[in-house]
Amino acid sequence: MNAVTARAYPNIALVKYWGKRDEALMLPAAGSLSLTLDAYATTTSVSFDEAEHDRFDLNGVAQSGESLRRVTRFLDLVRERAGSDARAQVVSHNEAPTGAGLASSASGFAALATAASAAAGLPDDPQSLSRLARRGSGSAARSIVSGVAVWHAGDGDATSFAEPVDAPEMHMVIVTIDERQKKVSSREAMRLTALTSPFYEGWVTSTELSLNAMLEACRDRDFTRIGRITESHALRMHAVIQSTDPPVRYLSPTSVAVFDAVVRLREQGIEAYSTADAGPNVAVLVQPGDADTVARELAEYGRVRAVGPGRGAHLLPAETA
Ligand code: 2P0
Repeated sequence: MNAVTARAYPNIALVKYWGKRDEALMLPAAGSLSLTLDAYATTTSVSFDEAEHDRFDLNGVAQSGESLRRVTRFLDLVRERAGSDARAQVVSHNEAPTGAGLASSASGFAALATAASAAAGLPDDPQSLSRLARRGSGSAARSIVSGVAVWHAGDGDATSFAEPVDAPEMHMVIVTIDERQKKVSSREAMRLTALTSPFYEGWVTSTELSLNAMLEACRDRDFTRIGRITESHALRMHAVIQSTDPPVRYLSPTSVAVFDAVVRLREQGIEAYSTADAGPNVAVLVQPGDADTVARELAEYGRVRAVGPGRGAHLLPAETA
């Protein structure tokens, strides 16, 4: 059967997802909000065939073990919905350093959900794709959407999906400090946080408040307020992660130095706000006109790249596969 190819980009959350209320259905403890980027694409082709097993090739390397099992578990959901037992060949190319906190699982499962749905003849509306992508990796629900997306916590599978949010145009300067695979996966650290942090309940409640404030700030097109919520919310996430037993710490001394440098930029009148995911790399939220200046100012801390808002997951024409 012909391969169907889809492309998706990672997203960086301004209001973070950190904790699940249902692991089987991948329902988050609270809603979140993100910016899909126009860099670090994942391009994935899926074709179903008569083979005995699924095959998954990532950046030219045939995958086995947990990496392949995770794709097979996801394809099982696609097969169940399509009433099929055909196995698949999945060929994926990821431009981001895998596992370094640049959300490669978000672009990965958004691209896989989009390509596999098309290959299996499943519904291709954004809500269905977002709900399906969520089952592969929570944050992938948001990479279905272009630009700024809110992922609703929902009250069950049918209502937990991401959709677009009207917001001012924002860019990010990504400061890559370390590309190595992180030692504790987000999934594992999230579970540990819910189980062991004495601050977890406060984290979930405050995330709901931050999300409401963020949606209001987006509606008002108030970049300053969006930025302030982004930075304080990111620091709260890292605080709750550091409060686990055993403790997990994703930020490195260089990450903290970037947060400090961004505070100094604000003191000089440049509006920039830091955030970081489950790794040491820092993403700095800026208005489009400040991206180049901020990138130059932060170049001493790591590799810098200015990125803009990107497209949600989409199919590519057959000939580019
Ligand atoms: C986020 N992160 O909102 C947060 C902030 C990392 C830090 O979503 O278990 O790979 O597959 O649902 O989506 C990373 O977690 O976890 C993440 P699973 P996922 O972007």
